[in-house]
Amino acid sequence: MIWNETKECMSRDQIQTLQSARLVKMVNNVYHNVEFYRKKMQQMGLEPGDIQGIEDLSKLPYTTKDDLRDNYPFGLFAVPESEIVRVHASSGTTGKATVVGYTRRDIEMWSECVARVLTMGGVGRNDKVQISYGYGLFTGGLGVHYGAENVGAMVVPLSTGNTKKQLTLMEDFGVTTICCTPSYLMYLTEALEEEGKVGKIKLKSAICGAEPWTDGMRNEIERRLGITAYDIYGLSEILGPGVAGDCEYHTGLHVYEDHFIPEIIDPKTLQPVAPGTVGELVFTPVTKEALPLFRYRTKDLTSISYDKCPCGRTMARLSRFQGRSDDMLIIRGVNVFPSQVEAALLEMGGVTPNYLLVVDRINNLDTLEVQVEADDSFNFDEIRELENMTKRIERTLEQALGVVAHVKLVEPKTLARSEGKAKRVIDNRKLY
Ligand code: DLL
Repeated sequence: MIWNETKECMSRDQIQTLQSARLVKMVNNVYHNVEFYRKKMQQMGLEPGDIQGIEDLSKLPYTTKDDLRDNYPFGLFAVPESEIVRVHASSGTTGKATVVGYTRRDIEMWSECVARVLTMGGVGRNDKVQISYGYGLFTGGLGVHYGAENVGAMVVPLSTGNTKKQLTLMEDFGVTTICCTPSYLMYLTEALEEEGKVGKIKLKSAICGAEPWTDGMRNEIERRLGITAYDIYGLSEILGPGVAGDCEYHTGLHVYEDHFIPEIIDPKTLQPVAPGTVGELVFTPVTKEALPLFRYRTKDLTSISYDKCPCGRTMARLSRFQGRSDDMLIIRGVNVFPSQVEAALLEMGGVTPNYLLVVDRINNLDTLEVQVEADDSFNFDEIRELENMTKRIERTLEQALGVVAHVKLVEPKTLARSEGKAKRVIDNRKLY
């Protein structure tokens, strides 16, 4: 089944014309149906007629997660509650949940976007797709589920947890594609290896997302399982999974610009940055009926490219996500992303990509401890070997991060594994 040919290969002119028409319609709709935005526009002296196309997008105000929380639960919905057929919510670490809603047409659009990503990953009606994202208020499970049904695949809706069952059904059913977070797939990979099942399964691809991961991690997963792994991106506020995904060339994630207009801004000045420059990703979803938002600040850091992709799709590409601006640690003035640690560890070998950063402040000085898991071949009884390895990791990390880290090498499989989004950082400084 080919989803993309027509929509995903439009010329830039066609994309912009479509975006403009959809933006104008959306702004009108929002002005008349969402009091929050109508008031905001009035305060800014803006009328719907001032937005004539995408060249006027920057006149619109930004939206943040706080705006959603302040309007909890349904204050930003643009349709009557009777038209909402589904809600999802993300709990977050602080404050109230962020609630998102969908009309029947929103669900159809969502399932088409996910279907596009799955199709890019070679998934079709002959595939058996194991969905090991959580089902429930999190958008991962149900979001990918509808997309997989849409391409006509056989869906195995396992949700997270119960690793043994995950492996048994994967083998017994002849699952060909797994969808889960990259960290959970690493965990499943270890378990498959332990049970000697890697050669017995029929898996050929994985569609992973919901958290940052590096190319090194993708290569590691592909090598150990003998599969191809694809990246899927999305966020609840804009849709859920399926806002963007990568193709077989893995040179960035094609973003579905016919539904979500992307902008990359400098998070400090809020001004747009040039293509290729990393900044904060902002989205205006122009076709959502239930929850259309103006210029939603995702806090995700990436760059955009409008260059031609060898796959032929013309939708812009977002570079692999570095992380979120709020995940960035500032240690003794140096910016550190957990994904830099992952990339460095995968490159050096002898250790697993499981790690935990523990940040503290002692005598007014930031300290960084990185707990790193040795791989199975490491002999902890050899004190000399332990010291040498620890020093080698410390040197590697200092070069990669530009900041000195104290490394604690721990035994294989001792760091906590995650079934959903991995927790890689404990920042004790926030406690002070
Ligand atoms: O994580 C939606 C999703 C589910 C995407 C399953 C992909 C697969 P939220 O829980 O709202 O929604 O979290 C959204 O997760 O702003 C990013 O920071 C991060 N994220 C999602 N996908 C990726 C990815 C889902 N492929 C937040 N790479 C986003 C890096 C990702 N970060």
